[in-house]
Amino acid sequence: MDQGMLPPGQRLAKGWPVSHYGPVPRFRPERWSLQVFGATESGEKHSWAFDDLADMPRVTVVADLHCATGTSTLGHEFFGVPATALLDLAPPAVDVSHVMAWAEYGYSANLRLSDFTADSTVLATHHNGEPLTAEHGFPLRLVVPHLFGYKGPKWLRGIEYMTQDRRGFWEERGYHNIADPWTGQRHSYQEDDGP
Ligand SMILES: Nc1nc2c(c(=O)[nH]1)N[C@H]1C(S)=C(S)[C@@H](COP(=O)(O)O)O[C@H]1N2
Ligand SMILES: [Mo]
Repeated sequence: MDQGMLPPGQRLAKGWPVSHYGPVPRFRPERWSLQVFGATESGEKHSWAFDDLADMPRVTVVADLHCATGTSTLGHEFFGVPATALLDLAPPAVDVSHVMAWAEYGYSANLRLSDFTADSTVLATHHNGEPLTAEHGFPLRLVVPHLFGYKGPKWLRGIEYMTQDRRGFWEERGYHNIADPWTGQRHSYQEDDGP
């Protein structure tokens, strides 16, 4: 097994458990789009159908996933569109500092632009060579390997460019705004402790 390092306070989960809030959405290709909106450079919204993703640059990222409740799974191979490629296709306005990643049913996660543009941040369509399963986010899932799992929406539908920060779904419900697993940023009350 690919035994990577676990952040402090994390334990290894058996297999790849499924964990999320709410039901698993059904994929309806004719109604599905990925939208980039908010503070775009052009002021226009960008929108793609699922098949359009195949024409975008693609990358494979090997990533460990860390859930803020204390379990980790290691050595996932995700394949999809690097977030940096999406930024090239839909340039943000110069004053964009954060993004909100939006999923089905209104799930959201805010990210600093620097976390979104990290080399390993990927809009994944495949896992270990197979399309994502419905439970793990098919057809599209954001993976931000260097942050806790709640920063990576399954069933991703949109990226909103923001010129100031705004808290997402779990960030509004007591979870840490940044979510760095290596410094144990789990809870929002820790935000008072400093960076
Ligand atoms: N849309 C959506 N995405 C989500 C969540 C959710 O509740 N809804 N939960 C997040 C959390 S807290 C974790 S730890 C991971 C879990 O991913 P997994 O079920 O593939 O292990 O999904 C993340 N993405
Ligand atoms: Mo999680």
